Amino acid sequence: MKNILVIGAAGQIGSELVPYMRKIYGESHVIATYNHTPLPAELMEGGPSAKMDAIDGQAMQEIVSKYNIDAIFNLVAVLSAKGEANPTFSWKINMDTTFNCLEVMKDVKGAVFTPSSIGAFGPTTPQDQTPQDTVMRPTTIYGISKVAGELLADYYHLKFGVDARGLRYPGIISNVTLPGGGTTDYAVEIYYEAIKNKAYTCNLSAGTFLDMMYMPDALRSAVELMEADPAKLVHRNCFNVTAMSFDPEIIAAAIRKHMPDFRLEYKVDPIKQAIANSWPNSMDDSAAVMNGAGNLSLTWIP
Ligand code: AKB
Repeated sequence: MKNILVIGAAGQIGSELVPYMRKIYGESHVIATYNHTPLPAELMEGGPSAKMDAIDGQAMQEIVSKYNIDAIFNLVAVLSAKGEANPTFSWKINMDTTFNCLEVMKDVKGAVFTPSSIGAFGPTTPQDQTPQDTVMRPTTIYGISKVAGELLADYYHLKFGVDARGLRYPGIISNVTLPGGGTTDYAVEIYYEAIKNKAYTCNLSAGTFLDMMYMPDALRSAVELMEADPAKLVHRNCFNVTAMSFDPEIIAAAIRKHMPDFRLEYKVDPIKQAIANSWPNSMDDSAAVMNGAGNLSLTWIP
């Protein structure tokens, strides 16, 4: 990857992926785009940026030509819970953006990274140690768009030679930009509320186990996937990746080690709970094996 376009740079992953990749590839080689949410000053000042509506394919094409882009990180998405409030909007944003990224990379045979998610699985998927290849019949519009996006990316690879790759991310724990509109958001909010109020009201019930990952692992896995030898990629869209699985009680116990009077209460949101119940409790990520001394090094099963 020489010149990289990050779409959705102001979001939870983008706001950390841009500085991470600017350190690796050079500040002038990572172009950050944003739309409604302005870029943080650090990103705006740290390298090239542009305001761009990702559902405008022509605008995307112009930026790709202007900066001679050979790789796109497609981080625009309406997440699971927000998607259920407006499925039409969610489908349009999620699918048009993915389609535009693949289309603009078609002629240059460039690379496209599109994250998929645990949301691509559904209630009929095996929920413990969910395999790489298994039933994928999600019941949220977000999940449906993720499965469709995985298939579309594979199609553009097979049909047009686009170097399309992706990871199925779990919930991501981070502290730079808050997630918004997701079902796993509680696992970030709980820390903020612990500091502010020594208490948190959780919208998922005790015993709701979901896969999670710390942001540095999410960033490293994305870059390592995109740098992996294409000859070794058995799966392209997408690899299961995970780091841990826990329920709200487990985080609360961890917080109480530092703050013994922390209180966890519950007010279950039925929509979020139904989504969480339809997702894996834990995923099998053995197709993307972690090894090395603390390094997430993705190796590919031949
Ligand atoms: C969400 O909760 O919607 C996202 C995801 C797991 O894809 N964080």
